[in-house]
Amino acid sequence: MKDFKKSCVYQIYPKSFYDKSGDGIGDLAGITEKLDYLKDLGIDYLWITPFFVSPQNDNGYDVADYRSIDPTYGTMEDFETLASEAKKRNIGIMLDMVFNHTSTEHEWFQKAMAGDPYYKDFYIFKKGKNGQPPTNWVSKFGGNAWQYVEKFDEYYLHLFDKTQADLNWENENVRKELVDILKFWMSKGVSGFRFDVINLISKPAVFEDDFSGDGRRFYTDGPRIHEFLKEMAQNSGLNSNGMITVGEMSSTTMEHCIRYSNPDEKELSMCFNFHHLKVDYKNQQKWELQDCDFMKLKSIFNTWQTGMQAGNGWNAVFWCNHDQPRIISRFGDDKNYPRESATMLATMIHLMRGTPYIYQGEEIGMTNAYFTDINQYRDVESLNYYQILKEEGKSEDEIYKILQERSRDNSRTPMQWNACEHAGFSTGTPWLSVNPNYQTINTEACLADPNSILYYYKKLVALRKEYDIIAYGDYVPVLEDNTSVFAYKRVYQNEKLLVLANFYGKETTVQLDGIFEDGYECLLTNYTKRALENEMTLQPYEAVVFYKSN
Ligand code: TEU
Repeated sequence: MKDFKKSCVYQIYPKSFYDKSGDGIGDLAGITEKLDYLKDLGIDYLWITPFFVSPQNDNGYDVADYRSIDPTYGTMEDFETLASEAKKRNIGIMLDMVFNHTSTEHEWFQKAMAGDPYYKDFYIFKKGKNGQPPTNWVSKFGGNAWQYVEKFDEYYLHLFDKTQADLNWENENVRKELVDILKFWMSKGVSGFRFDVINLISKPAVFEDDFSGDGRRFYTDGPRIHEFLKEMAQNSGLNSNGMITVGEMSSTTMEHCIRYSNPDEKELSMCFNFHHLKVDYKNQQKWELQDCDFMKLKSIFNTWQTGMQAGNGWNAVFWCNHDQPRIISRFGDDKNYPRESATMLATMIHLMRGTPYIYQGEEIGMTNAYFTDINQYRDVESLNYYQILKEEGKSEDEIYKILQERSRDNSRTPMQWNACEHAGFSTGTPWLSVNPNYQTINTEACLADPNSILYYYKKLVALRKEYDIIAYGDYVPVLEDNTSVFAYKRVYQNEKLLVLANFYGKETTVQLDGIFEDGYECLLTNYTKRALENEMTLQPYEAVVFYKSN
């Protein structure tokens, strides 16, 4: 069994990873084909986003059957081959469990709609108020969060798309079914799970309007959340079976994340939170643009790093996933300093206290899609917000600018394997356009260049294995008031590590008097190796790491 603190996870969005069958959509056999590439990168686990039977309204986050593979992705045999081939390479598979909601095509929902009271209670059906929905809560994908069903004269709750109906976790039978699903996949040899928006599952006893927000304060980290997670872990044997588990926590707090991930609580191994990825949201609104607030970013990281440490919780640390724009286009500079900014950002994340996650393509510096036509977009959220922003009176130009920065499709364009047609992703027409920059940005080019972003990631992943301090050291913020440099120390037994990262595309000089003593050596840099000095001028996006052991 692997220690998740010493591990690195690689996230695969199967639809866009590698298409073996040639139908334009990635598949499980495609992942198997690329296992040697992943093994070589040094990763320990693969988190694969949902590939279960689904109408694909939200690319698989709308599950219609948790125990079967969607034919677009292959067969159960393909999954078994993938799992056993991964195992041979000492790579564990983490499945993505979407337990807050099911697709409305799921058998349970279908039975509910047919009037079966047993299954109707699997979901959250409520009467409206004066011809209006039960509450004014807003769906995460836009619009009211309740869908009217005429034949019952009732509404069902959907915090996401209207084809994603929220499950009623108050119903013990729902919880039993979900535990059975976990057991089913554990018996297939998986090594862990990522739980989708798991901190939204516990809804309040009374449903009321939110006059100061969109409703999230009533169901985020809800009243029975810790009880539900403990019960799920206990009844499915997650901990006794050595599963690695990560919960996706939407708009959460540190106090809750400590409880979710402190080993004494026996809930989860670690949590994702998104506070550091809202520092470029104007007024906390995803669809309003603002430059990155660097001082806020620093303070969020420092607060969470030290706070989780004090409470013995554990973070998943990451920049990218299938819902986020590409970090190199966001906080880096994909035009003038692609290599420098990508490697600087990677250094910041991988040497923090937490388990690092790499999202497919991040390791080769894939950028945002920069689509210019709404017909190029596929994501339900982007398509909804295109309409909503239009209704708000925004011009087409403004809307495209926003989508180019914020759309989830930015991270979902096909993986760029080589400079051949469709980036070597598929012989068919890809379901989402390939980024035209595949001719220069692709894995083949990275593998041929010893100085590439890919090899830098490989180094970071290897360092975690080699130096215990990266996994187990304490985190100590440094240069907290500096407006250009992100810096921290790690301290463990007789070892010390100092990380300096220039977050901007211009030189900056830092004073380091008093924060180090003799004996440090340069462990890693994205420029050339140098000595640690009292005054140092850092190059654009320079990251440099010093290490000392007595
Ligand atoms: O995402 C949860 C979520 O709320 C966000 O990441 C969301 O996509 C974004 O904030 C909207 O602006 C998870 C999955 O990662 C996502 O792909 C699914 O669409 C969603 O849950 C529903 O299952």
